[in-house]
Amino acid sequence: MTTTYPPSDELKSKAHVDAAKYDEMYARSISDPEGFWGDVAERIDWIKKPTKIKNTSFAPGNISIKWFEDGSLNVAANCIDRHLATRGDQTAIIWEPDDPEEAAQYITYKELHGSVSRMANVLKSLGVERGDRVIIYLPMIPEAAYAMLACARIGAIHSIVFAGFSPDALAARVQGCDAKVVITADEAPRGGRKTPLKTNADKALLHCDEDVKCLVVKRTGGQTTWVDGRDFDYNAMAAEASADCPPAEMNAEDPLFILYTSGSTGQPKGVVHSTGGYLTYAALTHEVTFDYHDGDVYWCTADVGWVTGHSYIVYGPLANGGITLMFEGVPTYPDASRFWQVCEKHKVNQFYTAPTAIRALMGQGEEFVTKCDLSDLRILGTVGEPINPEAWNWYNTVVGKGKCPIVDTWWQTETGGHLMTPLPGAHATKPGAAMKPFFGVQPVVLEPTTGEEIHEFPTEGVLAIKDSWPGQMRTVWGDHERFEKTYFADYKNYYFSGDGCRRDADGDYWITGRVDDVINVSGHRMGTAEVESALVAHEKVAEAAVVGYPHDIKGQGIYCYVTLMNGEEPSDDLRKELRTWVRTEIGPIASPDLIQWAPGLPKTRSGKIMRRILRKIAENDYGALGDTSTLADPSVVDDLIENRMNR
Ligand code: 6R9
Repeated sequence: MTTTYPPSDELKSKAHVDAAKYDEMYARSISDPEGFWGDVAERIDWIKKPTKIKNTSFAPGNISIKWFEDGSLNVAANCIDRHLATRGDQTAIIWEPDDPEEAAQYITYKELHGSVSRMANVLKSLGVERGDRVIIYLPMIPEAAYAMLACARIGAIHSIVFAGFSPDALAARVQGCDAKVVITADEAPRGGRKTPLKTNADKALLHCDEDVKCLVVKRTGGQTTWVDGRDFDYNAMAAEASADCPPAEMNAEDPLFILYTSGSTGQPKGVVHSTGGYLTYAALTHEVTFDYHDGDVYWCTADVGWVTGHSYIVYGPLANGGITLMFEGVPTYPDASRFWQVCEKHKVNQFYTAPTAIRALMGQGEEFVTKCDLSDLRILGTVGEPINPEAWNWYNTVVGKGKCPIVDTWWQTETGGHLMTPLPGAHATKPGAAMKPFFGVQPVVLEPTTGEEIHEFPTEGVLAIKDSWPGQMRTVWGDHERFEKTYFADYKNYYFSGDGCRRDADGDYWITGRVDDVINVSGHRMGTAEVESALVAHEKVAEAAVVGYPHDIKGQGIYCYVTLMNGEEPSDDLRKELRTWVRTEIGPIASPDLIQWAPGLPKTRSGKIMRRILRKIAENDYGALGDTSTLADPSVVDDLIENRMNR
């Protein structure tokens, strides 16, 4: 039996949304989306107020998504300027550095306005114009937020590349969106170690067009090489730049940013988000899901390199005039108490993190938590992957002392904001359940092979969404066909999430994980195809197949089956070499956990690799392999089982 935890009476009475209000608002959001979202859009400062609210189609051959299409606005003005009169001296961003000995920074809205305007003028002086792309490759420092908002201010489109990605991955993204400028820093301190970001950028830029400029922020003062005419010193230029930069008037449907994310096939795709719909959705979800009230100190531990950092560190909280904490470090540095020390130090009210971090900290013991004063915590959140009930219970009792509802927010890079989550004052929570759809979201469970909608419950199937919501991605950068193919081709007239789900007897939703070849490693999405293509790029590798397997801390680990070129000898040294190789090709997050030498891979007669079988072996569940008779050579399976790595 699943235990359910109803909202406290206090939350029911004080939260923005209680059960009755949720029911009423949800019903209206579905029956009258125009009226509902038209009203929600009032929270945005429009330059020209939209009159056309929703114009969307999931019809095959005509996938088109437009919200607020005749409205205009500026995102930076919404996140900064409009707050100046009422809260200019209020903190907008609390910045907590990697090293706890280094001073935290408290950046007011007024200061944010100055810094963003200066950065915007610096970008302009480098020739960046409306519609141009700017790559941001920065540590978790305030300048990352300045850079995002500076782009938004002048109508440039930013694309953030996670600072843990390799030079190759960076180069692919610079070229993929044809960026004019790369913003980076000398070094990125994290967990007491420093990543040489500028050196990485130098390597990446060797593979890019010659006229790509590099704007370098000083973080550590570490030595970097300098290419005159290409490299520019941000700190020197910002000191000279004017703090006045009028915000550009943008159409609601102009792209705000591109964010590359992994899919089941091919290279990462550039997910494009809009200006008006995205901001409206990020702002509303931030306020309602976290029950954010004026003056609350809110902390999302994500990195701005992921969508969570976009919507729930920068755009949502700042659009709401909130106080958002930005953390440069990691949960375990200097020790496993760091998260909780930061909560105590800054009196954090809402705390939002990933299950993988919770699992890692859970293993370190309770003292790291209990020695800190967490009495200001009100709401806890999780995101990124399914949370196992043990981790949920630990989070609830040890961190939340049984008093803080846990919002388990299910969403994706593609969705811009939360699609399913319990709301703190409205819904009960269940350990591991994403519970209820957000306003305007119509989840459906489909029978995987027929695509028929299953209406009854309890049931299980693939998760799709019936109609558009304002935060939905608009297209894949430069490849609308890929957008249609990836999300709308398998199941006609629905947005297909790629996730499986269960709807329980109460009608509540549980996400069961990806049903495609995307794996989720420590909450980071990775296409197995990407890791495979990195492996086969190595001269000694003939063929590779990659699957996920259950991993205690990471959720899923990366299991690689590798067939070597004729004449190559397997060895532990070669294993190490391949691991390093993949790290260099993609980044440390893609580092293989297990590499099994496979003399052959299980293939159908038409040459398709039977991943189902490889997954079962990797899961050490080879008793249930199913039918192997269609394999071209069934004997390869015995060898794979015999030499399996995960025992
Ligand atoms: C926001 C984000 C998306 C994939 C998604 C799903 C998994 C995210 C989840 C969850 C279960 C949750 N996922 N949140 N699974 N419960 N609360 O993580 O975006 O990096 O694009 O990943 O992550 O599988 O499809 P993204």
